[in-house]
Amino acid sequence: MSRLVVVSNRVGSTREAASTGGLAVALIEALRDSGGLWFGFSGKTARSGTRKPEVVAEDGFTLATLNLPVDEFQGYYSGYANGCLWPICHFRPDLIQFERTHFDAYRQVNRRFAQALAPLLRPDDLIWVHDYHLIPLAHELRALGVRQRIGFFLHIPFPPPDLLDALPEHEALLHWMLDYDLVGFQTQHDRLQFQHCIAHNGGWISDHTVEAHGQSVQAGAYPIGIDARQFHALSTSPAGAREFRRMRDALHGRAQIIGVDRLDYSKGLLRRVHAVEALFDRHPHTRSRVEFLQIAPLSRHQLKAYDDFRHALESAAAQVNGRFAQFDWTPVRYLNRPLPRRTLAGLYRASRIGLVTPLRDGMNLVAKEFVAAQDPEDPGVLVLSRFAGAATQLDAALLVNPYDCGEVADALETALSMPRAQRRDRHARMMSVLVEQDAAKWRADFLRDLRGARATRSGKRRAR
Ligand code: ADQ
Repeated sequence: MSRLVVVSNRVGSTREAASTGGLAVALIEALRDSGGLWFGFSGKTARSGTRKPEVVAEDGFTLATLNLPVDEFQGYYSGYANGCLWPICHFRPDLIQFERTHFDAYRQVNRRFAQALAPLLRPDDLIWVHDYHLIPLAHELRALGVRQRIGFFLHIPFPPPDLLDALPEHEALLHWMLDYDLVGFQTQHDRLQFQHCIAHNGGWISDHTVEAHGQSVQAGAYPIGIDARQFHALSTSPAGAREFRRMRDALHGRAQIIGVDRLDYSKGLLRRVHAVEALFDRHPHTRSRVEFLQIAPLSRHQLKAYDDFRHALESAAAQVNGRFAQFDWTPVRYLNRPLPRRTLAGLYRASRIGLVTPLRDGMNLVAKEFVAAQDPEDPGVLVLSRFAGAATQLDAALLVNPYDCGEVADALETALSMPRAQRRDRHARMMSVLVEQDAAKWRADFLRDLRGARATRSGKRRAR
């Protein structure tokens, strides 16, 4: 059996995985199965960085982490990955802060990763690279003579050609993706966008293969899942049940709408607050009977777009409270802290509605966690943006256009008055999708296809 090597910007330890769950748990299980290696940034910056990674044994696998020079890290992470790639992939070219030095740092960090990783590789390793921070990594590894199979999974949406064109380096980015053997996307739509971009730039597409510059790569859709059964069990565990009771006691019989997101402009939080305001305006009987709890830990707050967004959100929430609050009712409550997963599980279960309205989202695991945490006999309702990848799987949710606050408000009212039989039916349909297409399946499908994929490159084109 090949050893699995996972590469991502940040690595997860077993301890962190227990609290952050999701992706880290899914990957750690796969790493343990093959005595694998997880390689990434240590989270520590130093004046000049380190060439050799720190290697430590974890529980059943190995962690290798690299310190980065502070300037390079800023340019790579805040400057290019989150200042250019993230806004483009989330349809916000207006927020791009382009500087040539950031792109140079992005390349340089990928080169450092490759140089530090290559000596640790074994001939039959299977290498799985994660996300937009590391698009050039296969190219850099190939330049060092690495011939093992390398797969790439993009966790965020892939933009259409006209948007990608706004990045001055779009051709290089596409070219680098051809150095992988398999590139994976969250949805078929994202895969098709990638193929359109390749065709738009003079390449060939046929079924699941794309070719350009004498190289070819396989492209597929692998919707990421959660461990739905385990998350459900967390919501009914003694700790989850305690948080559930605490929340229900605090609600005094009112229905709760819950939102849980990193504080990010792509998550649609500002329009969400306006949609809650529209609920109270359009459906006055809901006033004093419904509360909206938004949990939004700060992220990337060193970037101006995030700071500006936070202020706009705080002022919108304060405005709604100013308009509607009573001395014994606060319509909008807003927390900036991350919470332990057992608390989240209990809070989801105590809520009547999960409100998940990103303007664009690769998948959105919160939507899946909300469904998994519900009581199947008396479940809450998911109101979900049609622009989240999760909408392709969870079509039994109330699907909404997150730009239309009136439509979202009406969906909230529908959810509040939905009969139990319909809630149960919708929940059962969504839960069966989550159990069938869980994190283990996502991982197994991707790795199966990576094992079977072999790209052709550099003039060794397959006969057509
Ligand atoms: P994110 O943009 O981070 O992920 P999401 O998929 O919703 O978005 O995952 C967020 C995770 O963080 C969830 O597991 C959630 O429980 C957790 N979380 C959020 N707020 C929290 C809080 N206050 N306390 C504790 N935990 C919290 C990116 C892409 C997504 C894609 C994922 C996985 O943007 O589209 O679904 O990767 O591929």
